[in-house]
Formats: sequence, C-alpha cells, structure tokens
Amino acid sequence: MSFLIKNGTVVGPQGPNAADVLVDGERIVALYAPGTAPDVPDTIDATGKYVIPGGVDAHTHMQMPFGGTQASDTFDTGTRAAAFGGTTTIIDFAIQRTGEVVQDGLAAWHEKTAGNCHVDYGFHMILGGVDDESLKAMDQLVATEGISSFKLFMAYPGVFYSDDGQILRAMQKARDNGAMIMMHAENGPAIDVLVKQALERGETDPYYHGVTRPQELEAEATSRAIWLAEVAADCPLYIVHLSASKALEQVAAARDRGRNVFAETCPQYLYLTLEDQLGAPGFEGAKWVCSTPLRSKHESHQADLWKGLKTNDLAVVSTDHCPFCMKDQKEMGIGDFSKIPNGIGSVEHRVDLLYQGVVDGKLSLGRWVETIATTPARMFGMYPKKGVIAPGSDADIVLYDPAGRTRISVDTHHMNMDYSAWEGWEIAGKVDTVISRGSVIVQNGEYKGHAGHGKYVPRGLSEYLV
Ligand code: DUC
Ligand code: ZN
Ligand code: ZN
Repeated sequence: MSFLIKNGTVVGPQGPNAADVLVDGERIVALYAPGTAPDVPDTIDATGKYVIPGGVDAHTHMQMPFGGTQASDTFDTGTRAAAFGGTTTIIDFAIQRTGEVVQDGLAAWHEKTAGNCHVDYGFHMILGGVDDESLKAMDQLVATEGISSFKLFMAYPGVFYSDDGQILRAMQKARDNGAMIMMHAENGPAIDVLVKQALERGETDPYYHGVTRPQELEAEATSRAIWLAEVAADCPLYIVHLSASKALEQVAAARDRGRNVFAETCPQYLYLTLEDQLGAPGFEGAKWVCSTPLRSKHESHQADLWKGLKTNDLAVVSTDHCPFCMKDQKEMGIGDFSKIPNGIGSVEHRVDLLYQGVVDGKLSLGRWVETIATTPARMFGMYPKKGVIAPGSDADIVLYDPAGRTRISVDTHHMNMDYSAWEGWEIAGKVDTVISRGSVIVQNGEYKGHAGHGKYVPRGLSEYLV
C-alpha cells in the first residue's frame, strides 16, 4: 500500500523542513517539496504536525528476571506501550547469566520476543560471565547474529558483575571484532559496603538507595572503564544511564582526548531527584529506585546533563525501561531498601519528555530527533534503516503535534505498571499518529497494531567506530 504524508514539517538532525513523504509498502520512497508530489489516492494530512522518524529506545528490559522477580512489562505490553509513545524500535538486553552459554541466553530472548512484539526490536547481549567461551561467542554474535554490542556490569557483585581483568579481556575482543562495550559504571563492591553500613544504622528507607550509591562511585567506575578501554587499544565504549555531573566530566575529558567514548542518559535523571522522589514519605520512594540512582537537586546534575545533550558528550537518551509494580514487587523491599527491585518504566514517555526540553529551550528540534532516534540508530548499527526519514529507510514515522498536551497517569498509560513514575505530569506536545514499517499502528489515541508485527532487526557495527 502506498500513501503520502502531506503538509507536515519533516524534522531530522539538521532541523525542520516542509516536505511531503511518500511511503510504499514498508519503506519511504521519496520526499517532495510542498506541492510537487504526485497525486496518490491515500493521504495522511500532517498540517501543523512534525513528521519525525520513529523513536529508537536503545535500552529496555522487558520481562527481565531481576532482583528476585521479573520486570512487569512483557514484550507484548512493553512494545505496545512504546508504540503509543512514538517509539517504533527498541533494543532490549538478552542475558547470559554466569555459567550459562551465551548462545543459549540469546535463544531464550528470541523465544520471548518471537510473535509478541508490536514494534521492531534488536538485542544487546549482557555478559554475566566473561571467560574463554563467552569471548569466543562474542565473535559469533557479531559475525552471524546481528548483535554488535555487549553490556558489562561493574556493579551487582554476585549477579552480573565483571572484574577489571574480565572487562579488559572483553574490551580487547570488542576492539578486534568491531563491537561496542556498554558499561554499567558503578563501583559495586564499594556500594555493597555502604549499603551494609547503612542498614546496620537502621537506614532502611528507599532514600538510602540513593545515598549509598554516591556520584563518586559512578565517576570512579566511569573513569576506570574509560582507562581500561584506552588500554584495550581504544575499544569503543558506551556508558549507559549516566546520571551525574562527575561521571559526565570523565566522559567529556575522554572525548576531548579524542577517544571512542559515548554516553546516554535517561529522562529520570533529567527531571527527577533524590530528595523529591526517592525521599518521598514512607515507602513511596521505592517507585523511583533505579541504578544508577536519582541525584540531588542541590547539585548541578540536571543542568549539566542537559548541557551534555547539547554538546554531544551525551549522545543518546534511552529509558532503561525496567518496570516493577509496587504491589508484590517494589514491596519486597519494605524495611530494607536493598531488596527493592531496581528499575523505572518510561518507555511510553521518552519522546514526549524530551520534547518538553525543546519547549523549555534546552534542546533544538533537530537535537531532539537526533538524541531519541537518529543517533541511537547510528550508534547501534541500524542506520539508515531506522532513525531517519529518507528514501529507502523503513517507514517508521511519527506525526507529532506540538500544539497538543500529554498528561501522564497510571490511569491512562499502557505500560503494565500499577503506578506511574510521572503521575500527574502534564507536558507540551503529543504523539498523534505512529507508523511502523508502513502500517499505521496508533491514530487518534486508538491502537491499530498487533503483536507479531514487530520484527527482529539484526544490527551491523556502530557507525561511530574509528
Ligand atoms: N538498573 C536498573 O535500574 N534496572 C535494571 C538494571 C540496571 O542496571
Ligand atoms: Zn545498568
Ligand atoms: Zn539497564
């Protein structure tokens, strides 16, 4: 089926441009200056709307087994919610647990996703055990499985943690095969000491989750990862969920030295704080327990992160979508914050929350599209299939209404969560229409897609490798 998106303003990294977009089947076939497109019977009127590439959320954890439970969004509910929010591609994390065969972990994630996703998806691979076998598996995943990025953890000893020797070996392997190393950069063993000491003092509320993960332990791990990558012949390194000023300083310094170091942040670090959310009365703060944690409003983190997005020291905004319900899940940590499953769900709200940054004068329109769609696609080997409105690209397109408003609530969201981390937030802009590979899947707030529409996207190497 062929249709023309007429009268809209196409936005790419270079900014806004009036153009009509012709879609044929699953692809974009042409862009036309206003008034020059051929007559086609089917049109979508985009008057007053931005026409942007579908969002690419490069960091999600649907139905992830974690913290003694499992993330509450399945691939079905989570990718449907993503669609409602204008995200048409996710990159989720397949997991190899310590002692498991990497390929078995990957097969398990293919099984979870097959036939269940509403939007397209790729995988990064979490390596829970770096050894000779898993290092060999990295080569195979890059060569034949479309997986070109591997996440390691400097946190969570006994769960996903890798020591410095393991990290160095994985980085050397990545340097050889062209993969990206993604790093959860927090000093886990030091955090565990602080957690034990806090609990012994009777500091058990969710607030202490943040206090026991100080920014210095994120900055130290970020710096260590950067220097290890440098030792590994400048292995490409991507710092996930960067939350704090001092960690950002490390990334900026490495980039100023010309290193292959990149970073993402997430909406929660741009808007929410240690005091106002984690410090909410009683057990409420559990809603916002995630790692890295929310940071203090009395420091300059949020201003620094917005600036980092502007300067490209922060290249990408992902969600780290890892939702848990309060009931039976977050509640596991009543009386002991260290037992609260770590994670926040925002996959439905990332595009809107970042558009608010445009309205607030913190991001240009072009930079909005770049950080939520174009750069994640380029960073993780999906470009130009994803992340751009151009002939030949997948017709993943969002009509975005800048005059609309979005009110966020558990009563109206589509994520499988019994609360919203953004309850009552009213923000500028609204997702109007969502098109995934040429199919309209959301229109006027109505869902028209289906599970199984979303397909696996094998990825190439990052475009940013030098
Ligand atoms: N951090 C979270 O908050 N949840 C999932 C994993 C992680 O690193
Ligand atoms: Zn992480
Ligand atoms: Zn994560």
